[in-house]
Amino acid sequence: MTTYLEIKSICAREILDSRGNPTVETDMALLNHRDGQLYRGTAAVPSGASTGRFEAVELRDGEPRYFGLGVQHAVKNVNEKIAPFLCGENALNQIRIDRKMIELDGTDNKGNLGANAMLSVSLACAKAAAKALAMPLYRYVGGAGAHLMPVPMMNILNGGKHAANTVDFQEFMIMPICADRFADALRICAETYHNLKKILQEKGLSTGVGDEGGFAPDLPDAESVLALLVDAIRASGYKPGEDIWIAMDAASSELYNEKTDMYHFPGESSLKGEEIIRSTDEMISYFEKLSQNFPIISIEDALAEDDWDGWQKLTQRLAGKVQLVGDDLFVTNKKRLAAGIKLGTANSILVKVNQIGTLTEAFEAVELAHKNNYTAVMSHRSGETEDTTIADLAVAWNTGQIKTGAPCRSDRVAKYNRLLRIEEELGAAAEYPGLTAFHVQ
Ligand code: 2PG
Ligand code: MG
Repeated sequence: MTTYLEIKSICAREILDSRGNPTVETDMALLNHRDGQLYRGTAAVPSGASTGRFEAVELRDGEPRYFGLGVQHAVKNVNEKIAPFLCGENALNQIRIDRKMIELDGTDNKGNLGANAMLSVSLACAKAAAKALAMPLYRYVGGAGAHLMPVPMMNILNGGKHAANTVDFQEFMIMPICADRFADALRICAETYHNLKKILQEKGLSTGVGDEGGFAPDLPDAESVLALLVDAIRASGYKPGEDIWIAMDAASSELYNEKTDMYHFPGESSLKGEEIIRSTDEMISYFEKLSQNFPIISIEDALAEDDWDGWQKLTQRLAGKVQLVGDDLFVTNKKRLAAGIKLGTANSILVKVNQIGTLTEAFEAVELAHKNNYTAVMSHRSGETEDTTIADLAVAWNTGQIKTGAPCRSDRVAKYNRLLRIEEELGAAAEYPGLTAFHVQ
C-alpha cells in the first residue's frame, strides 16, 4: 500500500516575529493511513525589512492594530480558504499541494491569499509529512543524498535598514573556510564576534546590536567596518583571506534613488560632512577597490534590483574573484533568475522561502541555479521566529552556504543550534565544504 498522509486539519494563528511584528504560524495535522495515527507539523513565516520590489506579496491587514501590520486576513485565508481546499489531499505530494495553492490564489505575485499565508501551509505540510514518516526534515526534503553542511555567512556588523547607525551597507559577515566541520565553523565565528565586541569597546564604540544580532556602531564608511572585521579575525588567531573571508550585503536597492539615478550614502555623508553619492560605474569600481584591499569573497545586492546593465558590467568585472549574490535582483523567483542567467548577471542566488511563497518554487530556484553553475545561499529574513526550517533546507538542498545572522538572539542562534544537531546526527556522513562551497556541488 502506498503511504497516504491525509491532510485532516490546517489551522493558522497570528504570532510575533523577532521585531515584535505579527506573522503567520500554521499547524497541519495528517492522518497516516498506515498506522491510523495523527501527526502534526507547525511552521512560522519570517518577514523582511529591506524587501525587494518583486517579492511575492506579504499580506498585511492595514488596520489600526499593530500599526497596520496585523496578519488576521492572511490567517483567515489559511483557515477559511486554503484549509477546506486542501483537506483530504496526500501531504506526500508537496508539489501538487503547492501548485493547488498557487491555482487557488490565481495571481502572479500571491496577492490574493498572501505569500505569508501560503508559505506557512507549504512548510507545515513538509514538516508534518516528515514527522509522519519519522524522518528529520532535511532527510525528508533532501532524500538519501542530503549531507552537506553549510558554511555560515555570519553577520557580525549591521547597518542599512537593520540598524539605526551610520553604516550604509546592510550586512558585514564572516565565512570560516578553514574549519573541518560545522561545529568548529560556528565556534570560530562566535569567537570572532566576541573579539569584535572587545575591539569596539576598547575604541569606545557602541556594542548595541541591530535586527540580525550584529553590532551596530556609528562608523564613517565600509572601509572602516572592513578594517575592524580584519582586526577581529586576527585577534581570534585566524588569517583573513585564508582562514576566514568576509562577505557583504550592500542591499543597494535601498541606497538607489530613481530620480538621480545614483546611489546615495546618507550615513557616510553625515559623518563626513559632504554628500556622498555614487553612480553605477562608481559603485562597481568601489566594490572592485574594496575587494582588492580587503579579503572579500562574496557581495550581495551590489547594485539595485532593476539595474540589469549595471549587474552585467559588475559580473564581467568581478565574477572571477567574488561571489556575486542576487537577492532583491532574483527574489528566489526562477523567472527572474532565468532572465539573469541569460544576461550573464551575478553568479549566485540568495534563497528566502518567503520571497516566493512555496517550498516547491524555492526548490525550483535552487535547482535552476545549480544547473547553471550558480551557487545558492539559504537565507533568513531580518524578522525571524524560532522556526528553524531553513537550517534543514540548507542541508536538504546541498546549498553549502547559509546566511542566518549573528551568534546573538535566539531567533538567529536557533538555526545554528539546529545545524549542530543535524551535524551530530549525520555523524561521519556530514561534510563541511569550506572553500568548495563556492563551487556548485
Ligand atoms: C537581506 C535580508 C536578510 P531583509 O537583505 O538579505 O539578511 O534582509 O530580510 O530585511 O530583506
Ligand atoms: Mg539581501
